[in-house]
Amino acid sequence: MAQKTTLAEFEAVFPKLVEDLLNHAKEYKLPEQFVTWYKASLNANTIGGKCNRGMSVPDSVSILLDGPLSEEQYFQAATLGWMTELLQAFFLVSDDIMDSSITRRGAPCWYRQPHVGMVAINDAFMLESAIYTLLKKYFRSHPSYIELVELFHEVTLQTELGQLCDLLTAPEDKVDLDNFSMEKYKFIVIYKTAYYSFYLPVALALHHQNIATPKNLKQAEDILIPLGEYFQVQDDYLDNFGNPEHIGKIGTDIMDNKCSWLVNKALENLSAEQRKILEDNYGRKEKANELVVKKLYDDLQLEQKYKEYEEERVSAIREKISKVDESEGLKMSVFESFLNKIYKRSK
Ligand code: GPP
Ligand code: MG
Ligand code: MG
Ligand code: MG
Repeated sequence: MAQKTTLAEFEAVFPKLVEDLLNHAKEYKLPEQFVTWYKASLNANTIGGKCNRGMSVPDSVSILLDGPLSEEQYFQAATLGWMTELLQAFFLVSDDIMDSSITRRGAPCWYRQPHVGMVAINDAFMLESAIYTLLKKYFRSHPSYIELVELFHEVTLQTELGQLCDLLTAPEDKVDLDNFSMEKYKFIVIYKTAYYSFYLPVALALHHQNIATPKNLKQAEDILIPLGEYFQVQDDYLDNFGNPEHIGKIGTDIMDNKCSWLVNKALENLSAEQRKILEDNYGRKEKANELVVKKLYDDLQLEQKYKEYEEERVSAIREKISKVDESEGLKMSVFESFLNKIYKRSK
């Protein structure tokens, strides 16, 4: 029987990895003052989240093996999991600057913390580099070492492509509703979110077990990309309809002129008059304009429309999962476990 990891077990691995990273920096005689800074950045930007991505590496490995992991196997799988969390930390620190966000995980965003400011950009780079330091330390002699390195590189590029489209469809100085479409939306979210959040952890688990085949990887991608797309639609829904205290961040999509699921859904449903209201109030920096858009979203019953979308997507994804071919070692329950973690999430 597969065993599910707990957040406490998973978090317990991290201090060892921090120590490894600091020791590596100390080999370059990094002065103590800066070692302290690096440590603070590592801890502040990785701990305190849900760790869904990270924990799904040991969870997936355990499902693939159909049994509990030995201490050594758990440490290895959790270390790969922490690398996905470091990648996420690198993205979030950067994304919050690009999105002018205020809070993250219930605290001011890293770049807004006292004395941090734009040093956050360099901290983000260092969070990314930490992945490769750990990969080399622990996986240098793993038969799939180069596949693991290439996977992190490719998924990083994919996320940056998505982020590029996210940013360029949301210019700060020009609101043009014609610029948005569900088709563009789909591209943005698949690349900016689905690859690193969903495909990466499972691909890591397959490589870790040396059972990654072109067929397994393709099957994983075919399910995890739609799952990741659904996850980002949830994120966009929560940006407006979620409770900031509960989700730990304050929504910025309306003010940021984002090509979000909600604005695209609104565009499918509004009258000429409502379109004018949206045009005059979307992507403006004032709270009053944001409130007008929020009211419009309510009038258009977007909460209800989101719930319909959710049910439709989830049954389509369940259908896909039921057709997984397990002959090369992949298991349906890897995907079921992911879906159960996010279905109807409120944070
Ligand atoms: C989520 O978008 C996407 C990312 C965090 C990827 C960022 C990619 C980079 C290359 C920096 P979001 O802005 O909706 O997330 P949130 O709502 O958490 O700010
Ligand atoms: Mg953001
Ligand atoms: Mg963003
Ligand atoms: Mg968001």
